[in-house]
Amino acid sequence: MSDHRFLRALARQPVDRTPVWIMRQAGRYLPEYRATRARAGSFVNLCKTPELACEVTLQPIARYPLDAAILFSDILTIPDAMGLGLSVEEGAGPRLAKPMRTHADIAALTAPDPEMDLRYVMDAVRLIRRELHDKVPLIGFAGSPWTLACYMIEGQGSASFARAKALALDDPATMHKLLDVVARSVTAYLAAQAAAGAQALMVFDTWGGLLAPDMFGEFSLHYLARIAQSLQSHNAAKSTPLILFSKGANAHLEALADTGCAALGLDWTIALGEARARVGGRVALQGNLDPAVLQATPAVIAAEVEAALADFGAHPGHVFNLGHGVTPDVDPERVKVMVDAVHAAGRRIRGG
Ligand code: 1CP
Repeated sequence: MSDHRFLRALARQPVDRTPVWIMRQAGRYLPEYRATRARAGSFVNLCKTPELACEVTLQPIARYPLDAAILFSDILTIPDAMGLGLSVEEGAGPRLAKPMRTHADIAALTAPDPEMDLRYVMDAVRLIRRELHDKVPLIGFAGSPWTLACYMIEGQGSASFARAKALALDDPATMHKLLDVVARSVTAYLAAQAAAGAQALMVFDTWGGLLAPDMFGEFSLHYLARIAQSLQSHNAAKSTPLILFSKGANAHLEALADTGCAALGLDWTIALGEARARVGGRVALQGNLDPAVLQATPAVIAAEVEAALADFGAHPGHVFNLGHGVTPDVDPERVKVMVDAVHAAGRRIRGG
């Protein structure tokens, strides 16, 4: 068994204190990130230059005593490799130059070969593993088929992704054709990241919670389960823990826990104790402080961390995190307050 407490917690093994990492830990709230991004010229260049992607991956590890690093990349690398043309403008969100609007667009898509078409990601994984010197484990990731389909159809972010939902409702067969090719792409991409050295894998289903219950089952959960099952037939991936994060989908925790994943990511709209009571016997849980807490005073941040850890209790299988990504307006000093509070309270609770 690994002695990294992050991997031990994912396996629901005992740990000396609760491990912690932060979604979007490398990002715009860090001045050193903004400097490297400026040097890269653009976000996409930053992602596509392994040395720079490695540099920003390591920035939060150098600054805070975190228990895991996450590959610096984006979920939209797969649509980009499929030919949709990704750009991310400063201050704006991501944009795909060629959104998928017709059956013919979708029928023409093929799954990228990770070591050919996404070689820069695999090279970044290999370089980061080398530079980390096994200090902390490296997390690889991808977007869920539903969440990627949302961007591929819409061409950009949206509050409702109404076009994607309309396609699912009007022409479910075409939507399934899209989800199928994306699910095959995600599986191959995650398996390749594991083979390149990623020690845990996470799937971000950021927009799963937009779906009504039946649609969630048909268009999101089904493909998450397929990915979890398919990874079992890949040598490096089958022993690599998989974390599923379906934001806004707390109604489906039991079904998500039945997919065969090692852990579920939680957003902040459910109490950790309640989530543990529902599925903590089957999977580890990761989360789930409201990112807005990082705007509060240090004393309040520490109290909120303490309350969350106490709510989960001394049971095995907790990885502390935010319930969604750290926002660009956060003061890096407050992030330090949060991490230090997890260390102190996590040690007290676990007796380490
Ligand atoms: O540190 C880390 O967490 C690793 C880097 C990472 C990850 C895991 C980035 C860097 N993006 C992601 C995943 C990602 N990308 C998700 C899933 C997680 C989530 O819900 O936050 C999503 C939905 C995206 C799409 C995306 N790319 C957005 C959100 C847009 C929207 O619709 O709300 C944005 C802003 C991007 C660009 C991006 N990706 C990453 C960063 C740091 C940025 C900002 C780019 C910049 O420097 O301007």
